[in-house]
Amino acid sequence: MPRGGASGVAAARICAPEGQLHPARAQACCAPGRGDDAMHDLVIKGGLVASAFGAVRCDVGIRQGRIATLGEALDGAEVLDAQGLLVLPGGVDSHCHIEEPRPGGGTTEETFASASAAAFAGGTTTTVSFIPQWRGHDVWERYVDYRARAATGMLDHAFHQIISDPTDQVLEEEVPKLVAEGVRSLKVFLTYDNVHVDDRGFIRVLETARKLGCLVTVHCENYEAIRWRTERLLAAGLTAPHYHAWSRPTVVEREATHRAIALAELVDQPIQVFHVSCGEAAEEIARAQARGLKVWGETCPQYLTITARHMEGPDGAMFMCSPAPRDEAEHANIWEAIRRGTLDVVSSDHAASSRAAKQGADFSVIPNGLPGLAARLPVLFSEGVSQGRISLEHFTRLVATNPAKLMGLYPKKGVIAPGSDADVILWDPKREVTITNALMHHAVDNTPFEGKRVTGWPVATLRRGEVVMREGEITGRPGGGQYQPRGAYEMATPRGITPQGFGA
Ligand code: DUC
Ligand code: ZN
Ligand code: ZN
Repeated sequence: MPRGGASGVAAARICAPEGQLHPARAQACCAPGRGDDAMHDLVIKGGLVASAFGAVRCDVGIRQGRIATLGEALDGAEVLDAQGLLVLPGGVDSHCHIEEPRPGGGTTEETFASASAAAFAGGTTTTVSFIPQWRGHDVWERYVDYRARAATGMLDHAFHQIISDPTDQVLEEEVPKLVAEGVRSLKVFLTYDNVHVDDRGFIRVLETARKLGCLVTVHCENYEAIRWRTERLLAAGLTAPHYHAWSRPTVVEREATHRAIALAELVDQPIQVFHVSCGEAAEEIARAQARGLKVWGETCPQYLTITARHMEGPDGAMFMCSPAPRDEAEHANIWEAIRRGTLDVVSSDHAASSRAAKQGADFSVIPNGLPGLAARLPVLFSEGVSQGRISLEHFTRLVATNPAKLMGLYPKKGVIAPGSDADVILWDPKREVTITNALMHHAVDNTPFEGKRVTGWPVATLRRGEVVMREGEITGRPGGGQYQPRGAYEMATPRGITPQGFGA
């Protein structure tokens, strides 16, 4: 089993006959390395490598933390035998909430330290998380604080800047400073008290992003519609967790998705629609893409596996996230949108709260969000590749290559190719695991995937050539992660087409 299974993790050479890591047998069955004269610091041997060229059986030679060579019979000072395993690019989770400071002090429960362990346990090596902005506050100070927090973790990391108060000072003076620091994506909420922006605010954020070459990511749900439904539900005494789904039906997501796309078209600004949960919203994105707009869509494992019925049980609050979980018909719609390429990124929207924190007098005051950093790849692989819904290459694109591209991190991240960072997962496609909270390594006492049986599991994770997880044991060092500043990139570049050619 991944945790507490094969150990002896200090061994330099590891063999993996039939998908198992067996450090103890390393001396017996590994080809000898060539010590100081070796061409590579580390060679991963004999796995099926999901590289930029498709899936090929070859060795992966790593030097100074980067992929140096893909080839046959490579020499290395150390050897990892990956026979029977897949060799995949480290996951890039472009949507996770980690150690987010709260306006009143303190932070969300998941720290960069615990999130790093969770990510490595699940095969993710790079995250893009959120710097908050609170109404009436600037953003620069928050950036400095958040950079320092992230530096305590082990993950390679980049940031989105949330804009909830788009003042002239913030947009014209502070956001340009952030862009110079390599923050290249802005996030807006079209719902939630205290953070949502109205149409005017959203347009101003789009305009700023266009000028500075940032992507805009959007939480698409209609604030006023949800507020109205929530007031009516609470007035009728319908307060239990599952009424969360009643407060925000698919139409509020479809409407906000349509509006976000229309305003992005008006301004000529590329956007990514976050956490698409239903076919109606995916159709809006597909229509935009068919018209050539730079509109991308993301979904998350919970919108493929969890239903609103999960919120009806005694543990209902533990499944509350926004958009709300839907039903099996919507799961099928989301799979179809993935297959067609309408939705091209699967991230976790990791937002972890303990059981104690997920309490409240009614659904409207229970914190939203699910922990999913560790489960993202195993759940998607199992439901997608193992069950024959998507190919291995498609899986790799969804969890690593596409998020890296969309966030301006490619080809440093998201691909196994010479010159790229050696962020690599050794993945056992046959291993069957029952997910438990202990396997998730996150800070909280719950996972919405508790008890779920999956086929396919990461047995080792390498970040920049360093083994940071082996058989569920985290071997990375605190502070070992690096900030990934982003420059201008094609996907965030406007098309140069505006109505009447005005406003460009
Ligand atoms: N939805 C969000 O938009 N953010 C975090 C958690 C959630 O469920
Ligand atoms: Zn959101
Ligand atoms: Zn989120």
